[in-house]
Amino acid sequence: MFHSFQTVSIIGLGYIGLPTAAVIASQKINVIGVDVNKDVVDTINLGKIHIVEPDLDVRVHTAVDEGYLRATIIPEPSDAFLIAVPTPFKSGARGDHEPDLRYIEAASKSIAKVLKKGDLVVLESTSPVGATEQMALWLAYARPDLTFPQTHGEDSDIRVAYCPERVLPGHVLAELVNNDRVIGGMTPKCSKVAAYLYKIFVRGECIITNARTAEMCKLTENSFRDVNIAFANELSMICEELNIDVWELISLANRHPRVNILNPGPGVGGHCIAVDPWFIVDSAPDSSDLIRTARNVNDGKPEWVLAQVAKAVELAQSRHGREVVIACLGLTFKADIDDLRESPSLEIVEQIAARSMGGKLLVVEPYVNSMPPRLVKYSHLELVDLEYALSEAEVILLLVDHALFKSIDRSSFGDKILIDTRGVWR
Ligand code: SAJ
Repeated sequence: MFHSFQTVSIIGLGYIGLPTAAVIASQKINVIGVDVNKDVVDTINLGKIHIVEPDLDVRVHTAVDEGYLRATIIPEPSDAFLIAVPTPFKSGARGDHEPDLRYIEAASKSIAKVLKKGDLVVLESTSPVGATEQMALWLAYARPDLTFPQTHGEDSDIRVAYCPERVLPGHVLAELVNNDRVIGGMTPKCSKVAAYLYKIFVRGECIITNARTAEMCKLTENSFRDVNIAFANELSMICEELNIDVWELISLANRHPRVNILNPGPGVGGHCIAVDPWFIVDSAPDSSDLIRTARNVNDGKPEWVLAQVAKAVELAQSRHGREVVIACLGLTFKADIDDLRESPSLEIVEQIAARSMGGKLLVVEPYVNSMPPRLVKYSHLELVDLEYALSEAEVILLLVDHALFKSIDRSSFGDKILIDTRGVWR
């Protein structure tokens, strides 16, 4: 069975969809990018991008310039459709952690209109187990004239698969090509056809399974990391109580050949690891105590850091006999990127400001040019450069391990009180 793809559509041109579109277009395949946001579509058609990711601007510019990538609001006929739209939580219902598939539903309904016999539909969005089957039902409902795997198995007109993205923000273009891909078709033929598509641009291995396992695999990867970070975060709190340097402890424990503890930090941020484990908890609430607890440990870490700040401010104020200046280094959810989504650092800074801890609050964030909207209302908070912050502050709180902060000369700190949530200055 050989399958050729003349035209591939990518539905959702965000952090995953756009780089995927550019990478497939670079293989000289016609790619149609579809997005509901007209500004995004217009920006891409000008050869520009609306997100920050190293080298993506050049790749998109070239793809558009050479005529292999074009963006549109309305789906057009294609041989394959890759859906990469968000899967947020529903608000309000079931403790706020129930996944909301409305964007997948809207995307399915919009492509259903242009589907034809022989087409492949792949879901890439991080999804709860069963989402691919649900998507196939939406497609079948919209197109009773076509047959789908849930009713016609290997003989279906349309092939349906799930293939999770696994790329690390900041390294997306390299990881899209080099990472192994898990491909879960609704039938073995669906998997095979999807694998043909991925092999066009993936140098890693394309490993075949079924759709439900592939869905769970993505959730498992991020939950694995979350649970392991929770372990490190819990250790950091225990060590503080027992007067032990957690960083030294972890580096010693990691010398054991079968121990590999991750790094404690101010909490877990981003739109993946802080979110995906809840999809498992929501699907199997009675069997997921560990995963739920890990989420709660990581979500509780910012409050623990705030208690450390309160103690440090009290000590500094008693030393100086006046209100002290606090410098917060970093706002992003991790090092050397500009992404503030679900950032524990941003949450901590906001709470320091809201609780009026100390006097003036100085914030240094090399990846941000203007004050994030959440912080604008605090008049005692200022976005400043590193040198100024270090010279003015009596309490220094390191929240993100940006390269710039790692290079600070520690001897310049004098008697300032340091709270190093990332173990950068030990
Ligand atoms: N963090 C720690 N300690 C650590 C490692 C990370 O506190 O030892 C924190 C980071 O500071 C950050 C958060 O965890 O706040 C998440 O950062 P990350 O670098 O671990 O992951 P993401 O969210 O940027 O990307 C993850 C990746 N998943 C895994 O590594 C299993 C990526 O491969 C996925 O594609 C991505 O989620 C996604 O889209 O799901």
